[in-house]
Amino acid sequence: MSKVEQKLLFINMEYSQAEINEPINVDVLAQYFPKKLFNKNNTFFIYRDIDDKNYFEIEQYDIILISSKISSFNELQKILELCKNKIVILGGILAICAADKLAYIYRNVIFNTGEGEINLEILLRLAYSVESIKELKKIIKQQEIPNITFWDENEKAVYFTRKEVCDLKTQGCPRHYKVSEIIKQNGLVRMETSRGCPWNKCSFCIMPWKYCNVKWRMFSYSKIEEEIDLLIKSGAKQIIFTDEDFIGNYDHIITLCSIIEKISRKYKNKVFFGGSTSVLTLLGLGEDLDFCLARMKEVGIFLLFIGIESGSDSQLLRFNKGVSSKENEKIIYELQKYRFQIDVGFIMFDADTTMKELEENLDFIERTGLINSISRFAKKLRITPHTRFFQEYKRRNLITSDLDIDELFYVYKFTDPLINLISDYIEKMDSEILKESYHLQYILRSTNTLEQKEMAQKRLAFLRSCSYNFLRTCINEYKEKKKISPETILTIYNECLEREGQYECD
Ligand code: B12
Ligand code: SF4
Repeated sequence: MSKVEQKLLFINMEYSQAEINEPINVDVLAQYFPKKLFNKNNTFFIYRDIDDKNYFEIEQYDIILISSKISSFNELQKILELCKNKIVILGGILAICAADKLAYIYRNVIFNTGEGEINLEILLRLAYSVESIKELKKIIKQQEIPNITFWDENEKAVYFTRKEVCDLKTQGCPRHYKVSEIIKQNGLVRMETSRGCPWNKCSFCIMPWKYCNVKWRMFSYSKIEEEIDLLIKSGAKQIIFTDEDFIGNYDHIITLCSIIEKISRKYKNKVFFGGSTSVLTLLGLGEDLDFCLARMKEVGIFLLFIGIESGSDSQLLRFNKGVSSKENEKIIYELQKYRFQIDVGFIMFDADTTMKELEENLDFIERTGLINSISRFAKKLRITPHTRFFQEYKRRNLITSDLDIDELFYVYKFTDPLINLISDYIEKMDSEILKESYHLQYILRSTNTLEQKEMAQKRLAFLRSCSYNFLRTCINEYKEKKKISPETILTIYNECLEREGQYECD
């Protein structure tokens, strides 16, 4: 006797930020739903990140897929409470980074610890036919299905299967179910041309873990071409590549530029593009760097996210970025020459930051003109599980907390108490202005009017200057007097915040 039809629900958890991002993870994974078992009559989606209505009756579904996000754990817990007798498969960043901890708490949930393409289809087939979660776990073990973690009742321990990546070259073009809605709401339309990173060695980076130490891989050019075509046909005026490094190498970026040019001509439409890359990748273009940058600008690539991280050589060494501050500087000037809009990743504070490094960073930010950009510089290093820094900080007894499962970081000690205090004040300042900054950043990246963007740019530059001024004044005071007291730091902090309040009233 065949089982009664099973109802499938996919819940995409929400972000806490004001930015509307196209949820391409859902599009990518929906390709792997077995069509004979799941169709529009028994398959349902809830986008908690973009839908207003969050209410849903979970009782009516049999199989629940959940894609977790940073900051979604509180809501996730409430949902999991309602799913007690269902087959639940949880993927996304919380499962990738904290499956061991989660499997201990949620003993009836199956966790996907990497790319869902590897196992979703087989998991759904099994989920459709098994009588219980116990049976599902047994089959996963027998068949050694990769990228899975769960609580093993027999062993009384968390069980892990091996981690694997999928073959991107054979992937098809995802549907982009929500693209029209995202465009209507001035949100960010997104797609992938590659995954992973050619370097893959930064001490703080989770990518080596997510992608099992496999470096940069690209999708096929036919998938990339079909997807850009689909998005432009759907009305996208701007497309963000979510790759870790959409440039990758000379052949990739030049082919990508030709594809963009061909499709833009077809639709007689100038569309703008942006994405992340690294200084190392740009340096790797060698003598072709200028040609590539000019070509990128020519076809409409205007926005680059770039993980500079520091302007101090000793700090760059700790981060294992593989580049010097001089090389960082050279690339920034190159990008400025071609008038790219650049958004820079910067980590001002790690456990070993010194006052000298702080000064080197501020000098770098000023010298390169980055001070006028919209990027947030005074960031603190996030210590994430499964990274080289996590191992090192643990060995040095610097970690002072359990993993924060919601935010995916560990709290750690600084070696210099003065840096600790300054970093705490920066965090305090951030908590006052961060929400507004995210909103302004979103306006700048989105397709809002030029006037709205100019206003946002002005306000954001001002907010950024608050933390810069605070740090610069602390450093100047320290250099002059060879010391700085906590009382003086507090006075400087209050003065900086007062100025911020005054600007708001203006
Ligand atoms: C785009 C993006 C964002 C967008 C989100 C867009 C969106 N709606 O998804 C925005 C800008 C909002 C964002 C914000 C942040 N992000 Co972010 N983000 C990314 C990025 C670059 C790409 C994610 C993506 O879309 N990938 C493509 C899709 C197809 O892959 P995916 O979502 O991972 O899904 C795959 C698997 O996870 C799995 N999967 C996912 N769901 C499910 C569900 C099931 C059932 C199954 C079986 C499998 C499965 O299969 C999918 C296909 O392979 C990643 C880097 C990365 N490569 O993961 C960082 C990343 C996830 N972000 C990160 C961080 C730190 C943040 C912020 C904290 C940054 C900050 N300081 O503000 C914030 C947090 C936001 C918040 N608190 O609300 C870190 C997390 C690291 C960590 N462990 O702490 C990452 C890994 C970047 C990095 N290299 O450090 N981010
Ligand atoms: S360059 Fe970026 S993606 Fe590559 S290892 Fe470093 S932080 Fe990770």
